[in-house]
Amino acid sequence: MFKTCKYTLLAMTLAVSCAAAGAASAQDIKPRLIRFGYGLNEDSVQGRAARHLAQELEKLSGGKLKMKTFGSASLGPDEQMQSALVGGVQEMMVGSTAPLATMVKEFGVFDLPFLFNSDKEADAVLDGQLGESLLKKLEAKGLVGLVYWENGFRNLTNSRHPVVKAEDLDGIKLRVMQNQVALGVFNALGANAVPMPFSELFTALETRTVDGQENPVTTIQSSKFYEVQPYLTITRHVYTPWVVLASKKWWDTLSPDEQKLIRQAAVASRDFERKDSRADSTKAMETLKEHGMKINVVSEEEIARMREKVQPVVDKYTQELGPDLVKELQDEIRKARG
Ligand code: TK8
Repeated sequence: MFKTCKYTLLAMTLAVSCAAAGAASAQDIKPRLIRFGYGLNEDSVQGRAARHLAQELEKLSGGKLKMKTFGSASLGPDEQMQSALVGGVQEMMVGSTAPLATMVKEFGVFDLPFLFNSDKEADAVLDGQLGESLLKKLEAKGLVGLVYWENGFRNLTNSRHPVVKAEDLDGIKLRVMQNQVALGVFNALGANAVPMPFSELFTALETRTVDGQENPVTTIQSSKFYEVQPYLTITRHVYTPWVVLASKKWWDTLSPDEQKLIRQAAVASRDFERKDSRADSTKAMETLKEHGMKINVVSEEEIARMREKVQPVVDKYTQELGPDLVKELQDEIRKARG
């Protein structure tokens, strides 16, 4: 009796795994090499998630879809990779939403300050209808937007003095991401905003071409900005996402099975990356302290004053980006807030 059971079980297991193998081999997957570029160092949230994505893809495709990852903007900064994807000379990348706004202006909403309060709200909005509809808009421009990774809440660093109130930004030459909204917001706050690709930033800080920059603490740590920036100010002024992108030209040559696996691996990388980013934020703060950065948190009252100061440009960009879109975003955030 026991024996029969055991054999029956074995036979069932075999049948199931044969069926699975059959399904796998029936899938239309060709051996391919996918070049995936990103801007941060290999030892960063982006680097770890890129490797996770590559492993996941290899596993899901039985080794057929191979991904080679290129960190530190070695395939170029975000904006250059975007063009390479549109032209079909590079397959995939991850980059910020800010430079995407030059192709699909609506991505500029993520540079409007003080919208999100928590990463939970951001996840809900990005993975929901609004995030999805923004990704869809990319297709007409030659890009396929797959998933959002967390870049995160941005904070200020500079080499001049602690920023306690908005007035402390007066005259600070501050590197910002390259779009109109980011530029307008920081100029309104009193800074002298200088748009520049991320790949040029460390040198610009080191040579004092600019006095400061803003990025999540994970990036301030992994890019070693603490070596050239003594002051860190916790402002959490915007939450910016990264988008995992594929070249539409290339994507359209893939079989539906291949597209499905890549989407599946991208979702796995998203979940891995967000978890890693959140754990790494806590660790990064410790590391930045150890490296002697002088850290202050801007008070609620001062944040309220900063909000007031930028309100006219927020209104202006709300008109330009589309009042309906901004309202939808605010509604979604409110819903997520509960
Ligand atoms: C990395 C950039 C970076 C972003 C920036 O390529 O430009 O400041 O925050 O993460 O996308």
